[in-house]
Amino acid sequence: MEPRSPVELPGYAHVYSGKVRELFAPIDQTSGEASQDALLLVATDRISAYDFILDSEIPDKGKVLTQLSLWWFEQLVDIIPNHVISTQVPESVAGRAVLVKRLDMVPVECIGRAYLAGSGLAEYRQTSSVCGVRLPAGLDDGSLLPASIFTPTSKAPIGQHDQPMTYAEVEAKVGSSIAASVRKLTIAILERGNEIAAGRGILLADTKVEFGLDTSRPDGEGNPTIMLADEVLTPDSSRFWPASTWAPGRAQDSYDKQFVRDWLTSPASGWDRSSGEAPPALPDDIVQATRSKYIEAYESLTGRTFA
Ligand code: PZK
Repeated sequence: MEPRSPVELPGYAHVYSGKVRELFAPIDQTSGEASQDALLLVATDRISAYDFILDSEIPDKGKVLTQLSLWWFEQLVDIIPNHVISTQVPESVAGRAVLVKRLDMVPVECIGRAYLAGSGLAEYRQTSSVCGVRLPAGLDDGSLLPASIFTPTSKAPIGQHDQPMTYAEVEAKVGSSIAASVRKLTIAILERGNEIAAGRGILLADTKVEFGLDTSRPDGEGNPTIMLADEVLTPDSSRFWPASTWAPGRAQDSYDKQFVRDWLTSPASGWDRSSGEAPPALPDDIVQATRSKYIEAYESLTGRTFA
């Protein structure tokens, strides 16, 4: 599936389109060259469900997720520095773009899991382990794990599923020092996230974080500074569950996408998930209800009003 064509941003060169976000490089107005030091990370209003990018956009989703990510970066800054340089961005992407420091990305998708779901559950049922981490018997869909675990994957091209990696494979790929750091940091970020989200009605079942190395900032021993990159603890990078309906033994409700999933799988949509066909556009009430859930998540977590 081809990503949609990116927004036009004069003064920026398009670098890459993800499923729902885009990357640009600022163009130096003197040399005319793309910056090697900075990137503009732009969140769109696109939404995915059941591995499809939907035709319908959710108004303000890009802004809500960008503002949530920025808020989390502040909540995590005593654990790890982040790539944010500035939130002053072109008017056309105001509120949904961030200027970030260009880093050498750690080529591992760092996933932390506090609860069992999705591919982690599937792997557990086959092997009693996830990414080489042995788990106790008797866990079910949605179970709280005895402790948060690191279950890394290697990134696959768009349209393919990421492959689970063992910790030894991460060590072989990035070295044992960086492997140890990203494992510890991933778990610390998820644990801090759940400490804050607990009591605000949201469980963070799992999350994917991305790290980058800032080689311009060596520490005392000459090692690069590890920084938190990408987005963090958003509903797009994490499974958000409503705490009020959590009950292991079944698939959990999704905090943000439940209206979308319920409608798509209802007779009203006329869509057959197993057909391989693209899903239909969402009715406006489903779009509006979903927009409200993103804003509710932002407001519940941050205690701020979404402007
Ligand atoms: C970087 N992505 C994923 C994110 C996309 C793709 N600070 C950085 N330095 C260098 N590279 C990246 C980052 C960050 N963040 C992130 N790929 C590269 C990504 C958003 C939209 F299309």
